[in-house]
Amino acid sequence: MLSFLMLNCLFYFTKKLDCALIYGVQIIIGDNRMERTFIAIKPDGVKRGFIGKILQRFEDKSYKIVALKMLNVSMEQAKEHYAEHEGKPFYKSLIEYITSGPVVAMVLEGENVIAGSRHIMGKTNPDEADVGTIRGDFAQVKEYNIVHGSDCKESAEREIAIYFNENEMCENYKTMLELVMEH
Ligand code: IDP
Ligand code: MG
Repeated sequence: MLSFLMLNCLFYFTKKLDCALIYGVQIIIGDNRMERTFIAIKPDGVKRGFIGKILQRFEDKSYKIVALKMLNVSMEQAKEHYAEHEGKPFYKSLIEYITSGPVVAMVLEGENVIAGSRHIMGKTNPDEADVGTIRGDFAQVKEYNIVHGSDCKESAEREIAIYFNENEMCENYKTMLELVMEH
């Protein structure tokens, strides 16, 4: 049991370390902050009728919607998506939850969009999520916390590839913010 827990912790921290290292390298080399992230409105968000409200929050920030679709997540997609949580006590219910109904999946693009969209979502546990965030305003428990958002660049690339093909990306338009920033 102890070795199982230690292995789990090691896996968890290796994953977090991965993201931290990538962020560190980005800061050191001054990488530009134009990014893409993967966001999903989870089945509870869809069933409770919050698709429009949630999309509105990301649109209000002027993130560019590069891809958007409603789908039923397959068991394979769910397991790939949440591979980092395999072995944790909530893993089985997490897989059941994400496959329990349709999700609305999207790719958003913008300056620092990965961290920015996680601010808009709020903390994983809605008890700790600030009022004004999606989870703070619409959720009560972390088992049903309405939205998913990638936690770093590496996760974003991996998650986008699980749900979207390259030919589903709609890049051939400019948002109002992009037009404003040209002048
Ligand atoms: P995140 O969605 O904020 O990135 P993660 O730690 O990646 O949070 O967890 C993925 C999802 O698993 C969460 O959004 C939440 O639905 C669920 N979850 C996380 N921790 C717990 C827990 O301790 N109990 C039950 N469900 C959890
Ligand atoms: Mg996560």
